[in-house]
Amino acid sequence: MKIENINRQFLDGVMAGDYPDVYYHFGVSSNDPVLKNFRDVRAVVLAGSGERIKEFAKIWSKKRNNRKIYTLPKEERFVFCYCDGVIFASHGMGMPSASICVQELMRMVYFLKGGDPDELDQVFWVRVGTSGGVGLEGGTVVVTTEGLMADLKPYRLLIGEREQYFDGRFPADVAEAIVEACRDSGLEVVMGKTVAGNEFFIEQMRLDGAIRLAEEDWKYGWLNWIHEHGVRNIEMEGAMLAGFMNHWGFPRFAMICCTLLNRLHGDQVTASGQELHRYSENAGKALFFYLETIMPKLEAKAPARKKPAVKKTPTGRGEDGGDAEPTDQEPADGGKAE
Ligand code: R2B
Ligand code: URA
Repeated sequence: MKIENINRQFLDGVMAGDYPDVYYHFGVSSNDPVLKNFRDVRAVVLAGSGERIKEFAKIWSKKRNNRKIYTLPKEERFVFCYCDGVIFASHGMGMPSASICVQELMRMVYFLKGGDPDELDQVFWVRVGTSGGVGLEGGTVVVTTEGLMADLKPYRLLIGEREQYFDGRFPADVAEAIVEACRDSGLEVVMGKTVAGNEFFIEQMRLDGAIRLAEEDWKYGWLNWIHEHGVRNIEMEGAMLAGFMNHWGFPRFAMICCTLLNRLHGDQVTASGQELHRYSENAGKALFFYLETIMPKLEAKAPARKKPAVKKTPTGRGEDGGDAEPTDQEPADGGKAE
């Protein structure tokens, strides 16, 4: 971690218990007892839609012996779920929305890890999303190597009249490990740079928006230019995500996006509902292939025991008052998916 870039002026007081940190858009504060349940977080999975987040949490729970899914009641802005070491959170569309989600989660994770840099280094962050392919057909999974804006410069924000640039690079070892985890999966997975548009139409050089500020030659000139520079897809959050992760020095983060269309062939997303579902499932599959390689292995379920030789009392109960029939072992926390 780059300790010097962490906002200790504010966070030290939170850690000392002088005041709570209010994660306003998630509707929870650092002094809420529910947070104790999230301390083992090792991965933060982000996606645009709340529905998708709930699906991911259910899939993860199923893979993890039906461990309990915790949710937060406020879902007006972002949906939040926690299950077995993973925070799943939606970020909405675009960098203004997603940047709020990411900053509040960075503070929350800092709190959960007691501000310990070694613990923070272990947390893996990933956005799983959709995108427009540049020279790639729908359904391809792109693992991002660098997030850039439409002019191929990194993410930047205005601090008054000053421009603040952020580092948009994604850690190469993590991107390579994701591709490796998908190697025998049958998924089409490529690595490449990703442009994050601040807007879906104008900044992604679409000609089908309500407002049209470019023509065909400019559009294809731009698409070919970014393709020549190694860009393989266009979405709306990656440059910010990498910028904020690098600012605090998180060493492990990634972005996995499926393509919904090839932007060299058009602007409108015309794939059928079924196709779109399949495309977006591809990115989810890639996520879980990788997640399973980095999360602690599940303890093997205890084999079903033979009927124990319990002497039955006249009530039909074992002598300890419990059921004489053997039951499958419950998950350690006794949790059940919601
Ligand atoms: C991908 O899809 C959304 C726009 O349709 C946006 O959030 C993104 O990055
Ligand atoms: N999401 C985007 O931001 N752009 C696309 O073209 C498709 C999905």
